Amino acid sequence: MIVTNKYVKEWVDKMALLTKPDHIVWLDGSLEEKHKLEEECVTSGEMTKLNEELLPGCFYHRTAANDVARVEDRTFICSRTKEEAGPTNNWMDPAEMYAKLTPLFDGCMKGRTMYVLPYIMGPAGSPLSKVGVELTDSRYVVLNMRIVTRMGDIAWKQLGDDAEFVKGLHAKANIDAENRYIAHFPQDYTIWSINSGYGGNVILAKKCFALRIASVLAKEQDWMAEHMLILGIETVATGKTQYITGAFPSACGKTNLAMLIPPAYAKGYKVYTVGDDIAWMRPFPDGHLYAINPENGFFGVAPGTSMESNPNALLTTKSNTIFTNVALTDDKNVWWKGMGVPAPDHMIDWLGKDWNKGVDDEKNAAHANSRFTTPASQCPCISPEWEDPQGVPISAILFGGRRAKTAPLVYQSFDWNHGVFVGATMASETTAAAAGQVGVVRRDPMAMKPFIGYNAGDYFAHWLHMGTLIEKKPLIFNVNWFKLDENGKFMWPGYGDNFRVLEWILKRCNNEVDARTTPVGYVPYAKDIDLTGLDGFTTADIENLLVIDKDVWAEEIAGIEKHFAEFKKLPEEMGRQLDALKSRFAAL
Ligand code: GTP
Ligand code: SPV
Ligand code: MN
Repeated sequence: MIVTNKYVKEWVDKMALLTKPDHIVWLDGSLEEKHKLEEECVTSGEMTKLNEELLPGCFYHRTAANDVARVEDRTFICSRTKEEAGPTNNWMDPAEMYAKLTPLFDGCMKGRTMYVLPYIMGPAGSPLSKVGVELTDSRYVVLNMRIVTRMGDIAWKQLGDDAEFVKGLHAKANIDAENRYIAHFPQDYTIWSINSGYGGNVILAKKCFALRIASVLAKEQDWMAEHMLILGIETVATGKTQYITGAFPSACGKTNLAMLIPPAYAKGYKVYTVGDDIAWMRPFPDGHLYAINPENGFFGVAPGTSMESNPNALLTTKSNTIFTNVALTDDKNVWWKGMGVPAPDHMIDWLGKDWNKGVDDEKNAAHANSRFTTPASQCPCISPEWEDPQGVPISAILFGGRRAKTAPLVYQSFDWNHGVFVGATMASETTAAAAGQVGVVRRDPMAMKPFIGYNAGDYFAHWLHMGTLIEKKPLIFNVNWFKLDENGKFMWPGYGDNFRVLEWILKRCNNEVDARTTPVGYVPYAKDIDLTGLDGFTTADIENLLVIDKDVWAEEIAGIEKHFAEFKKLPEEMGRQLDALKSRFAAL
């Protein structure tokens, strides 16, 4: 297709003048184009073709050892003022950032090809969908974007002559960690990323656009861009499906929950995946909040994914998938710890070095944040509604994270505003999904700390405001699959058994079960969590998971006070909610 959009042409010309590629390729999204790129990647060594019999259409890629996760300390929100970026973001004046990055981009594509990649976030034709264009010198990025977005001519058609599209510029440059920048310019709908070749830093449609830029648009336009999975639960007897979204920080279980298989006792239910990472939501005239998954594929954590823990994810990756930073076996298969198959005697690890059984550690074969990029349409439990342009109506919103002790297995907020407080005060232990220390508890409001594209105080206010626009508000819950016993073992079996908690949540949505009122919210009676088939798991165990410990919560409240003290623009309602929590504990 010949692109006639003058805004696109002007911008591409300008960026080409800056980066000076030898060639410019306008991508159309065809299969021929895909195969050509794959062949070029194999020839250049960027990717390895995997065993065609075991993994048809699959490829393997390693990123540089210093480039294996999102880099939050190199990620910037360049809004007009520092205050607009708020306390959770790195900020730089836009003019200063452009001035800093321009010399880095200058001529950085010499000897390379610039790909012009148009894409849609959201189903084609949905009122919630948005168009972006990414310019990149990486074929690997192109092939990933092909999976996680709807790309090619379809996007030019959706854009037409419009000026409104998100402009992403990515260059690998020298993968120099010292000069790595992931810069967002919300006022210009622009993202500039340089010196990385890893996932969330370079697949600009995903965290950069669909969360950081989109959150700014959402605030202006009364919708929500959230770091949430979307799942549907069908009650087979009635044929009715109810939808739940869940915000958990990176590597805290979104993909797993989105695809869970209910335990054997729950034959009357089916679970469907709508999305595993991002939800764009807006109130509809029927009073409900509707959600779409803006993505077209999953960029999921590989380690721990097995036929036991997440068969749907594993089955999705059996063809047309790109594996990044996992281990490569001698017969061109992939391997990671927790895949459910024994490690072969010899492999090549994620660093490209020989790995020998009995000599090398299994957990070093694949990187902890190694991933698969895989088409959502291949997921065995993909929802029949996943591409519905209107989206799906949401009955419940979950917040959750990794908390060793404080948070019970599940509790329900008293109402929307209290739920916003629960989300705003969420904390979780850090994971390998972002560069830095792992296992440190940090506040991660709505699992959006690294992704809110503006002042987080205003973001809380936006959540409160959205509550006034949604007539039939989803109920808001907090869940914690990661509580530890005194020996440091997970107290809850998790994975498919999380359905037991979802079932209680659905019953709360349908007014089918009572709950115990506690200072933190409504907590299940132990008898109301179905434990059928959970051998060895006792009522005492579930009671331990549901306990609200006054001393532990006193510490938590101190933590929340410290967290709130960092905000200059905290809505008063958040302070009122904190006071109310304190007085509920005082009244015990
Ligand atoms: P991102 O893709 O980074 O946003 O992560 P995610 O939120 O999709 O997390 P994912 O489902 O990939 O899970 C991350 C890690 O948590 C994996 O190692 C899982 O095996 C583990 N995990 C997921 N669900 C559970 C659970 O219910 N219990 C326990 N103990 N571990 C879980
Ligand atoms: C996350 O870290 O939340 C991811 C991976 O989903 S990335 O796309 O790299 O952000
Ligand atoms: Mn995920």
